[in-house]
Parts: sequence; C-alpha cells; structure tokens
Amino acid sequence: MSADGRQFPEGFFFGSATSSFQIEGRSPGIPQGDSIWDTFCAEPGRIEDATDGLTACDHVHRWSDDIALMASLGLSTYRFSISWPKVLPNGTGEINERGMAFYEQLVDGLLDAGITPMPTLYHWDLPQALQDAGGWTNRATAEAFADYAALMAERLGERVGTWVTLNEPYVSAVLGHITGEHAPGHADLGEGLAAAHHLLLGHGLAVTRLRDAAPHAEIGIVLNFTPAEPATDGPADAALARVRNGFDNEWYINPIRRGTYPADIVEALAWDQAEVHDGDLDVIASPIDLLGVNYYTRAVVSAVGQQLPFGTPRTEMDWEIHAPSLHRLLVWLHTEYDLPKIVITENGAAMPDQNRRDGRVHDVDRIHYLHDHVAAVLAAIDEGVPMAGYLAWSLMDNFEWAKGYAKRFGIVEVVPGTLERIPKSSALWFEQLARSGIIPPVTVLDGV
Ligand code: IFM
Repeated sequence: MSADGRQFPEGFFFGSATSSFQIEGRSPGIPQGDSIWDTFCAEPGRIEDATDGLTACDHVHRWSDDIALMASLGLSTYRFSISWPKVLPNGTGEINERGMAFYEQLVDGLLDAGITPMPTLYHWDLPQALQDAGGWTNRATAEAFADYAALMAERLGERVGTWVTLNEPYVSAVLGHITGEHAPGHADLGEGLAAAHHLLLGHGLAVTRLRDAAPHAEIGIVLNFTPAEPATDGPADAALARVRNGFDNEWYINPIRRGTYPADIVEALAWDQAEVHDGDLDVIASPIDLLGVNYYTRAVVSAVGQQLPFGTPRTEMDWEIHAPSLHRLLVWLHTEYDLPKIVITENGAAMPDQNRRDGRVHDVDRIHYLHDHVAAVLAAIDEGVPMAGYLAWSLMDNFEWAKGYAKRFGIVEVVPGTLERIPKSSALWFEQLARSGIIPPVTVLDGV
C-alpha cells in the first residue's frame, strides 16, 4: 500500500542535521584550537579533493540566515554539533568565551525562530591537544569529555531540552583508528577497540554530568546502523553477517542497553579488554531517554565476494538505496532493546544533482529516497516502535569528510564559490511534509 497521503502522529517532528566541522568554518573573531580534522586535512592525500574545513559553508558568519532558511522550510528541530576546540581550544580548562558566545547566539536564534535546538557534543572534531596525549585511546579523554559536557550544560542547560553525547562512535573508532580513512588516520585494531571503549565510557560519564547540570533535559546518543544481511542462505554468508552485525552495530548498542559487549565478537577478536575497568560497563549503561539512529544503507555480505546485481540503485557514495532495511532495523531495535524513544537523527543521500530547473537543483532521486525512508519510519510506528522525529541529513551541502565537498547530501544547495544557499526541489518536498505531517507523493514535484 502506498504511504502517500498518510499522516504522522501528532507531535512527531521533522527537521534537519549538520555538524560543526562540516559547515561552520572559522572566524577571525573566534580564536579556536585545531581539531584532529584540521590536522588530517593538512596531510597530503587524506581528503579526496584536497579541501579542508577552514571556510566550509561559512555558517559561523551566516548562522542567522541559516536559521531563517530552516524556518522558511517549516523545520521544527535542528541537530547541530558544538565544536569542542571552539569552546575549549585545548580540550580542557577555561571556556573560550568568544566560541561559547557563538553557540549561545545560535541557540537563542533557534529558539526565537521557534526551532528546537538539539546539540551534539561530539561529532568527530576532537581538540588536537587531546589527540597529542593519545586521543580516544587514552582514558583521560573520556573524563575530559564528561567535564566538557558538564560545562556546556551549565551554560546552555536552561535553553536546551535534548542533549546528544556522541555522534556515531563506530565511525570515530573504526574509520579513525582501524581503517585510517578518518582522522586521526591510524590503522591498528587494538587502538580502535580502546577508542571505542573510551568513547562509550565518555558517553556514560557525560550522561551523569548532564543529568546533574540539566536535570530537566533529555539525554541520548546517536549511533549509526548498517544492518548486515547475508547474500545467500549459505552458512558462510550467515556467519559473516553475524560478525558484521556484532562488530558494526551491536558493539555500541549492547553495552549501552545491556552493559555487555557481544561475547562472540569479543572472542573472535581475542580482545583482552585491558581498557575495561571495574564498573565501566555500568557507567556506559546509564539510562538514556532517547536513541538517535543514523541510517543510510544496509550491507549485503558475501563470503565469496558476491556482488549486488548490476543496476541495484545506489547513491553517489555507492551506497545501496534500501528503505525496507530501515523499517526492519527500527522494529529490531524496539524488540531487542526496549528503547524509550527513537529519533532518526540522520537519513539522506548524496546524489549527482545534475538536473536543474528554473535555477534550482531538481533532485527527484533524493525526493524518492526521502519519501521511501519516511514511509519506512511510518511503517515502524504502525508496529508500535516509539518513533519521535526524523531529521534529514543534511540541511545543506557540506564537507563530507575524506570525500571533501564533491559528495552533496544537502536538501539545500550551497553554491560553490559564493556559498549562496538555494533550496533544492527535495527541500520543497520536505517542507510540505514538515508543515503537514502528511507524506506528499513524489509526483507532486515530478512534473513541475
Ligand atoms: O556526513 C556524515 C555525517 O557527518 C555523519 N553521518 C554520515 C554522514 C554521511 O556520510
């Protein structure tokens, strides 16, 4: 049955998401510390188009217009991240007041525009000074993160109703420390496991500090999920899918909800758990009020390297487009982990954006993607999954990490050079959804 015309429940919210390093850029008026991504971008060969985050979308100067843009699109919630090195240039110590003022203004501006701010405390831009002391492989970074979280809640607590601790600890741990594709660019399994544990510990320590400093606020974490499905019914593919689900997905949600790492994967990795101190898992399993789910694609895994059929729909990231897996994921999370509330904190697609009409990117492919994924969320609601909201990734085209600026996820175009913002057709489609709570048909815009 088509989901067109179906309505989300009262109170379900729609909005968009970004992160500090990907959009802000720097301002001469705001002295700040370097982050690991500044260092990484400066290393030849790390970023595909050899770009960096020094200007990015210049949101640090255009934040007020960006808020007006969100308001014009009827978006009710904005998930952004705080740049740790903007507010604490060395990661610890005294607040950098000019950096803090930026976030105070941003939050006030959002509230004035009727948009709910949802700050994420860590979206990968670790202060370089902390990296110099070992970064996430050092337990002290988890403690520094909790101190930083408490400071932010003390300064913004009255104005923020929902705090997110970490964005995608899997990516920080695995791409940053095991595959080396992301900052700090290391390739060492032991480092990755230590980093993953300290990230989760930092989350757990921060939950307690946030509760103390902002008792009225909801607290959550954002995890990315890439459900692995076997390519065939054979046992080898099933075994590989189990490893991928255990290592990519359960490694984060299990300690948070059950206080344990998946035992079969711990054994398969021969992880000695030297970093895990008594009581750590209790800290990590501190109750949360919501889980943020980032979903983009599934992984179809094959022990003999079998590929998805030619012609399988994919995005510009080469990620398979598969909305049914989002529905299955949400039902699985609800069944297995009994979560109080789930928010889709990122979902979206990099697309070619070649098609223009009347000066606007006419991204029917992105509209189809969003349409099918919000329909999957509604189907999960039908089955009793406590879904509270959906945030599109991303508000605007931005710095896509090691891919640079070539991969565009925005529902709003950022014109290279001028950085002018122009809503794409998908933004107009999303506006209809956000304002009405009713899923518009894709065809409304197809023929425009
Ligand atoms: O751009 C990223 C974002 O920073 C984290 N989640 C995935 C997005 C797309 O790769």
